[in-house]
Amino acid sequence: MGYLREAPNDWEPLRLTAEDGKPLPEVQLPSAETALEIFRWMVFGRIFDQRMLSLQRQGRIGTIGSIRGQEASAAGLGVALRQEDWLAGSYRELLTYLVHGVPAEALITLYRGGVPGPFPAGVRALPVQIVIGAQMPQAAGLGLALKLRQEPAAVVACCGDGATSEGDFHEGVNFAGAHGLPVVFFVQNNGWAISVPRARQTASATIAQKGFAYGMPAALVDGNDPLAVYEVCREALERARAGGGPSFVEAVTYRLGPHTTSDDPTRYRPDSEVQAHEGRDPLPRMRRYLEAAGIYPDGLQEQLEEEARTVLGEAVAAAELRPPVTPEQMFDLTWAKETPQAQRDRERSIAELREVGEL
Ligand SMILES: Cc1ncc(C[n+]2csc(CCOP(=O)(O)OP(=O)(O)O)c2C)c(N)n1
Ligand SMILES: [Mg+2]
Repeated sequence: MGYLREAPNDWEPLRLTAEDGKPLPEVQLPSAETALEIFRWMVFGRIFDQRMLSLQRQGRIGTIGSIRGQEASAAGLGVALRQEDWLAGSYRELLTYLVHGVPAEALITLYRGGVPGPFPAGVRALPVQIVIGAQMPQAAGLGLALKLRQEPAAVVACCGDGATSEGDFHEGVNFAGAHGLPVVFFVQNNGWAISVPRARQTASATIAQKGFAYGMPAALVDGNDPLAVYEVCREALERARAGGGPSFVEAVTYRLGPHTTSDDPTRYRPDSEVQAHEGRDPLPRMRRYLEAAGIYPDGLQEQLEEEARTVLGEAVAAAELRPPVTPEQMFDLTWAKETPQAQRDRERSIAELREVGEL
């Protein structure tokens, strides 16, 4: 008796700044330029979210998930990425896609049910994944390709807390660990997987510690502290690019908005919980940091909001001018070279659509 050991469960998330925006003692902080860049993207993400939700309410785009409250994680990660790195993410990382160079017009087109086309040349990002966890093995595959080609670049594989219950998540992380691939696994733990709370998702004290089981170092970070997220991701990405292998990051944050525009979160989470998290909103927290550091020019947020509205207004107009998607495009964009089976599927689908008068 007494042979069994418990995993340690006293791991506190890493923070570089306190809620009031003041830096914690003896921490190494990113430059003022980087901090301002992260803030600019956080503001862009907040305005993007508002705009997308209102477009959905006007019937101009389809169902979309809210990213409000998660801007620090998304922007901290996005700014840490380099152009040569690959991004494999989901609908909750739209801001990271924007930071990494995917134009807003492409994302708006996607949510209009249209075909955004390939992302611009040089933007290394997989399509926005909706199938929970499916991007994780794909990211491991990208990591294997980078390793075989000896490219000094990394892959970031993003998912949510709920996705860590999927088989795909474990297969992707395990494969990257077993083969020493240049992949950073980045879990945005926002407390909920639609209506399923984090506590029901896994019995482990942290999600971060799952990285250890797959043989890689891990970090637990305050996902509302964008500077901490940035520094942790920078270290993990540098390690991957330099051939040091995979690592695992859990960013603890909170989804302030609904899961998607089809969701009513008041049915499963108490107002008091949401209000408590509203008080920890990462955007004003980051602003307080910039002010305390004396690098916040008067009226910056208002100016950035205005700029974001202009960019998004143009992006919406351009997306709405794009022709509607055709059924053929579904096949054109799926296959580099169609198999005989895929050709038969294409012909049958088109014939059926003609028969019912849809074509
Ligand atoms: C394979 C699969 N199963 C179920 C769903 C339906 N679904 C969409 S989002 C979601 C919850 C995901 O939660 P989490 O991974 O925590 O990400 P979050 O939405 O909180 O960012 C589920 C179950 C899906 N899209 N794909
Ligand atoms: Mg979640």
